[in-house]
Amino acid sequence: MKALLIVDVQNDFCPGGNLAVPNGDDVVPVINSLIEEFDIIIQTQDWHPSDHSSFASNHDNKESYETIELDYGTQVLWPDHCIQGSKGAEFHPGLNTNKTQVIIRKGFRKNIDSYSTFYENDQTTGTGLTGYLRERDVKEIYTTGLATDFCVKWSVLDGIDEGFKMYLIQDAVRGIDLNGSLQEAMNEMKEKGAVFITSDQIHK
Ligand code: VGL
Ligand code: ZN
Repeated sequence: MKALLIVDVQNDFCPGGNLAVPNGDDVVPVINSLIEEFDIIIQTQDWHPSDHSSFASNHDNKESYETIELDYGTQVLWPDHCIQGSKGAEFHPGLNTNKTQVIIRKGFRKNIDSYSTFYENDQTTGTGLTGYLRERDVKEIYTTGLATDFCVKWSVLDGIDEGFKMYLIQDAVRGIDLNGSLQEAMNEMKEKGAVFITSDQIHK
């Protein structure tokens, strides 16, 4: 079985949002066009408490996009975003979520951020997604959404470690790009064995 994974297509990551990815909303029509091609659709939703440790506002004398050391390693600090229950945490209103069967919420523990949909940033706390996918006999995951260089990247890398064949649909992702992080992310995914495709290869 193959699954479509839609990462963090939420208002705060789209133009006008608190952590807007440039042209982030461009992925919406592309993802909508793919939905009919898949029987298993999974979405992730960044879902932070307002006192989350990844927010620069919760640290003294720190600005967004600086880094700090947390128990599990280096963490980028972000503007407040995707706060539980807020408008910014809702899915983009144009995204067709009707066929979505599972929504994995992540980043809800105050002291651990979570980019990947498989593991939180400590790389040990699991989300339970692997078990779900194995039970449904999924072998291949087609990845879309935001942001290419953070949540998409970590989901793809962890997915490969979990034994899935991971595809990246290049026209269905957009990146933040902090100091070259976008190119670096593409290289890391490719080196680890992710398969890069475009949406027209699925439609045919
Ligand atoms: C993300 C930064 C912080 C993402 C989430 O979805 O890529 N990036 N939280
Ligand atoms: Zn976040």
